Amino acid sequence: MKDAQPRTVYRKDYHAPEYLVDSTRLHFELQPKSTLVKSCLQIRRNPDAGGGLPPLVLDGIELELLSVSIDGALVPASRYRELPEGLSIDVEKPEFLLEIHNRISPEDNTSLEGLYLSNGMYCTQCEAEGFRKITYYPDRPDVMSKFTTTIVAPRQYPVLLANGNEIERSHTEDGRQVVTWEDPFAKPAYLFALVAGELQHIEDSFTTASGREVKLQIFTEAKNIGKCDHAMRSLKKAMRWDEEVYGREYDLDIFMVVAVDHFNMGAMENKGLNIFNSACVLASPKTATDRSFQTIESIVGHEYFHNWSGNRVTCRDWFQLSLKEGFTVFRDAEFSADMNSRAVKRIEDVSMLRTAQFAEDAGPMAHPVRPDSYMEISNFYTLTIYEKGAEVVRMIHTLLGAEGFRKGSDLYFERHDGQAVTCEDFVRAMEDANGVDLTRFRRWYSQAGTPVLDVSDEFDARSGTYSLTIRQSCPPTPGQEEKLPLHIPVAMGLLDSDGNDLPLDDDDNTQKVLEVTEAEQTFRFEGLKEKPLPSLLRGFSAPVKVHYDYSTEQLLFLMRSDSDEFNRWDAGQRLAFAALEQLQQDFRAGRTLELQPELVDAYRSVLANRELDQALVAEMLALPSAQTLAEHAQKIDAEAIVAARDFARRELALALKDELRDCYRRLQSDKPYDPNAADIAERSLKNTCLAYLSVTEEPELLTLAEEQFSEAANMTDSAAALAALTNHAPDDIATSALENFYRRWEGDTQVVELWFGVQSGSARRGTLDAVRELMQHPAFELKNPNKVRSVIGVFANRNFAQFHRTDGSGFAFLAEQVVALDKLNPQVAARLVTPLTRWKKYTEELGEKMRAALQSVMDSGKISRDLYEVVSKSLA
Ligand code: B3K
Ligand code: ZN
Repeated sequence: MKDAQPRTVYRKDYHAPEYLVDSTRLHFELQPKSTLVKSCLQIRRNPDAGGGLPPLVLDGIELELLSVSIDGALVPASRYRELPEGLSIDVEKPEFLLEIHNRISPEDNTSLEGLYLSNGMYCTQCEAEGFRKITYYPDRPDVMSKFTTTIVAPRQYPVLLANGNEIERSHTEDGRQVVTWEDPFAKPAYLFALVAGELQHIEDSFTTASGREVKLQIFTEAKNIGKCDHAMRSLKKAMRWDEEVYGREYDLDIFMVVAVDHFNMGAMENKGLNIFNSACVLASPKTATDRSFQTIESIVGHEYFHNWSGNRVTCRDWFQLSLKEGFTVFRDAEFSADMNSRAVKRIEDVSMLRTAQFAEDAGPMAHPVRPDSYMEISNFYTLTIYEKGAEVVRMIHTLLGAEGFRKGSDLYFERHDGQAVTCEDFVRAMEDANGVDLTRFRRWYSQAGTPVLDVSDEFDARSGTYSLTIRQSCPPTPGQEEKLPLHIPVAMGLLDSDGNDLPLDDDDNTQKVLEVTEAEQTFRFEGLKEKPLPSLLRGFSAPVKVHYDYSTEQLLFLMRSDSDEFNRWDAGQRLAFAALEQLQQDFRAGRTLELQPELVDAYRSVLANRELDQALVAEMLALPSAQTLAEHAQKIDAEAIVAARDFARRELALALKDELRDCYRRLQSDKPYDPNAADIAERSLKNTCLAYLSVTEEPELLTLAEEQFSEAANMTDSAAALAALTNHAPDDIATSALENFYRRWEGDTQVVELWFGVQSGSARRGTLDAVRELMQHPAFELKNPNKVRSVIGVFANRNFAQFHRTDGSGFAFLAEQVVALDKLNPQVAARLVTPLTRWKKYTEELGEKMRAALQSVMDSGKISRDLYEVVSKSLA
């Protein structure tokens, strides 16, 4: 485990590396408990770093050092020092060949960082600082080197992979296999990868725009070989899309993807050898839901797009992480939007941003898109870096337009190919290519917190002038009390009383991007006959909160008439939000609950709308989640949130029963499964109806779920029915559905994870006792992050009612699991503790119980640096 000393790394302390590594030759002799690593580094003093020959300091953690040689001669121990997290070697000349031998134990590596074993397969995860768990190295992204990797392994590992192209294959005298790979592109160590195992693969090829043939391979254990086709299709689509939209071609002759079961995150973009969490790459119609088909498409795209935004042009230091992640998330979101329903993709992304990223931005770990400091970089793979970072790039796209943005990205790739650069370099390329000044816009990179726009308006009937006044502000965040005005693109339109978009300029454009740059600004529109209704922040053009005092009638009007589909949905959310707020207040005051009839009517007409994208209809029928309501609350009253939401859902279901049933029946189909956008939309709406119908708990309606459960020919329908039964059917029916499902799918890892999640996420089933029981299930494994997430993670993050039980038992349970997990996997433990960190936002009694749980983590003894950072900042 890493040393838990609270060391802090600051962005302002960056200085260029003292030494560069021109080439890196690695040699692995794989053994579960004792892998021998030999590394040969061609080292050179960095001319940009200053004079003299300071000691060469290499990073290294949990390594057994065997020997150090320079230019072929052993270096005596007196000339190097082992440090707590590295090695310092005295240097006598500006250029030399350094050879280090060390041992590591992949089998004991449960942190899943560095080289480890997953189901008997060797694999690596080096980003951000995992390479130092393999061998001593200047493990920082601005040291880029050409890697050659030789793997020696016993016969039971026939597949031996590393980055680049295979250049040699032979055998040792004792029959072990020896394979050498060479990567012609210089890269930082975090992009290094190695895989060894008994794997099978599917193969295809892609011809690039310039006519080069690229071999594509997806590797997995034999039992999953039938689940790779969708990922292969997605990869080819992504390769084509990046050529068409960004003019970016793939650069090696081979692109490999490997699926592994034990993985901390979704996937990793190692050069030419992407490693994926099995859950994010394997899918078949029978075993994967529509959601997972879409997630796979987007993650395969994301990792592929990194080949340019991340690999060819990488980060100078980890404070610049959003340079590659924000940009690449923006790229994958646009790819998904082009492949599927654009409005629905936007709604999904914004819902997540508004719930989880806004909460992060208002919590103890709030940080700018380009942070100023960290204790543990692994804690900064956050929604702020990824999702808000993507919104920042999207805003540049909105400000410059698609063509201007493309000019900027072309210049960025051309100017910085092969370099390790900064967010500043990205913005400057956008400026230079377009001749614009983004000085004020840069504040998005340095300022944390979610800005608020207070919008008011006025209409002067005599002159026909409509004025829109926008005031911006941003709440303080840790270490940033004062906030400066940002440059915010506010896409908007004006609706007349018939619901038509009004022309906003001489060219009759009906949508405009207002560039808000000051603390307060007024925008005027002339020549209007009547007071228009503003449609603000169309498409969610900036990651901000907008306050405008819409009446219920106006929201209903926007829901029906706004030409911007996102804002149509958003108007419905605002309406539901207001209704749910009222219900919470009534609940607290002990008044009888009553649902606004306007909301019921609005949902009725949404349900009847056959012209709208049916997936959008499904989104519009969904009430804001409990987590979203919590993010909005001044003080979170969990009980009131649950009561209000449950009540509203049930009332809607009862009032719209007939329409829901008709819609459900209309969408039943026996077409063969295909995860295309139109079919996904229909299943999504159908299963939304089923979920509502089952809330009524009426036997006749639950029968629909039972029938769907027994007849479903795809996992989307099967899982939806299982969730409906688990949440709402009488106990015996729910239990037997869960048992049947398990019996049918017990051999399938991904489906068993889904089965775990359905139970721990169920307000009825997923009580604490049931969750503890699931942890005793033979398929549960604390060492496997997917299992941890599907049982403990789902309980803490998605079972709002049970996790927030007033006795605090949910919090104590989470604290206990976090402490246990920290000993195995600090990264996952530090992420899992997140729900407890928001204790200050809760009503006093509950908040105090959360704080106590957090304190118990702190008091539990030695904890990892990862966990220490999150817990100490949250308790402060
Ligand atoms: N770049 C990886 C992140 C891995 C970080 C692990 N601590 C995944 C991605 O964003 O594509
Ligand atoms: Zn990424």
